[in-house]
Amino acid sequence: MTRTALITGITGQDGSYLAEWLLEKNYRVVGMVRRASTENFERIQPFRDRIELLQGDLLDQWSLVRVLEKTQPDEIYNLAAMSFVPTSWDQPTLTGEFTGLGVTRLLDAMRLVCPKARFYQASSSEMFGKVRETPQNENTPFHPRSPYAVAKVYGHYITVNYRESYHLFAVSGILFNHESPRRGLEFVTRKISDGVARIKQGLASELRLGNLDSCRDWGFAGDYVRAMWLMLQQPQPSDFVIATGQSHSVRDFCEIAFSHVGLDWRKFVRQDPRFMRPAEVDHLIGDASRARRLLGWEPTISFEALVRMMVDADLERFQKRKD
Ligand code: NAP
Ligand code: G4F
Repeated sequence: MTRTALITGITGQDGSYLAEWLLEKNYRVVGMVRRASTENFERIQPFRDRIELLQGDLLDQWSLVRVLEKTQPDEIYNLAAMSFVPTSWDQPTLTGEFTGLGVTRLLDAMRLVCPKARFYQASSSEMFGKVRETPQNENTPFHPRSPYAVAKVYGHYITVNYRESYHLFAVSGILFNHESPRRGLEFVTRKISDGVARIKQGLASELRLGNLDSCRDWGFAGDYVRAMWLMLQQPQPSDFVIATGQSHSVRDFCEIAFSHVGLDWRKFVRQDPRFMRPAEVDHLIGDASRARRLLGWEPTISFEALVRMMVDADLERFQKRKD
């Protein structure tokens, strides 16, 4: 029988990869989108005719109820959020509404309309923040360092709480940073790959960044959406850390990205205090051994291959514009 999946945040990086993965598995895929004066469907355009889109917003409780009533999903993937950390200092209340309370609204709608569905919450390694141990696993305490991370901690615990209170199949995936050519241009990896391509094409002469020492455990988004799906196929609901187990600095990313096109990053990268954060997460590295053991999940793309993939995609994008 065809299974139905609802994805909130389908227009984002992860939503687009997850939709492709579920279509390959012959799911009926429904995406929840919020109304905008100009449609933002670039990432889902290649398979737009194979999915259904319904309007809804995490701020509007009844819109969520209506989306679930129309969809009757077997699986719900809650990927929608205000996901850019620096914006969360400028808009802390709105971030709390979207990224935190939005989770409760969706869980409540599910409890009312389709309590037998399976629910995935997009939690984040940012919750570990000022890390208490290295590497971080499912039992590592949280110490969030931004309004975004605080909101994600709330979203994580409300998911655990609804599982324990109402016996819903609700799980939280604690995903470390994952990137791709579809990453938003404001995130550091894409900012660098885009900057390298611009410099190589003679469209820019420098790249201004913030903290070059900060370290992240970076993987490929296509691998991480597989883990989301696997979590909802388990006999019992539980939470998982998803990570590569390797950490690299922003400087390392620059070095590989620039050298991939034959340039020395030191000649082009400038540090700019405008991109420093009021409180930084210095060093994240995840221990995904539980996911490897119970889900059989493994990342397939190395850090170096990811950097090259992103730079090549941005170079091609600029080349196409020239042609
Ligand atoms: P993204 O590219 O920023 O996508 C976010 C999505 O949320 C977009 O589709 C956006 O829609 C939608 N959205 C935002 N506010 C909404 C609202 N009020 N109502 C309905 N939809 C709303 O993020 P991503 O990188 O794909 O990440 C997916 C999720 O995983 C997010 O929750 C993020 O916080 C979390 N996460 C990401 C990572 C990572 O490294 N990528 C790691 C851990 C956790 P519009 O197109 O209309 O803006
Ligand atoms: O790419 P970033 O903006 O990602 P960040 O803050 O780690 O958050 C991402 O990953 C989280 C998972 O841990 C997600 F939950 C979240 O939604 C998002 O997807 O920044 C990475 C690092 C930071 O330490 C930042 O200070 O790069 C540093 N950085 C240095 N220069 C910069 C810049 N970040 C940005 N965005 N822009 C810069 O110019």
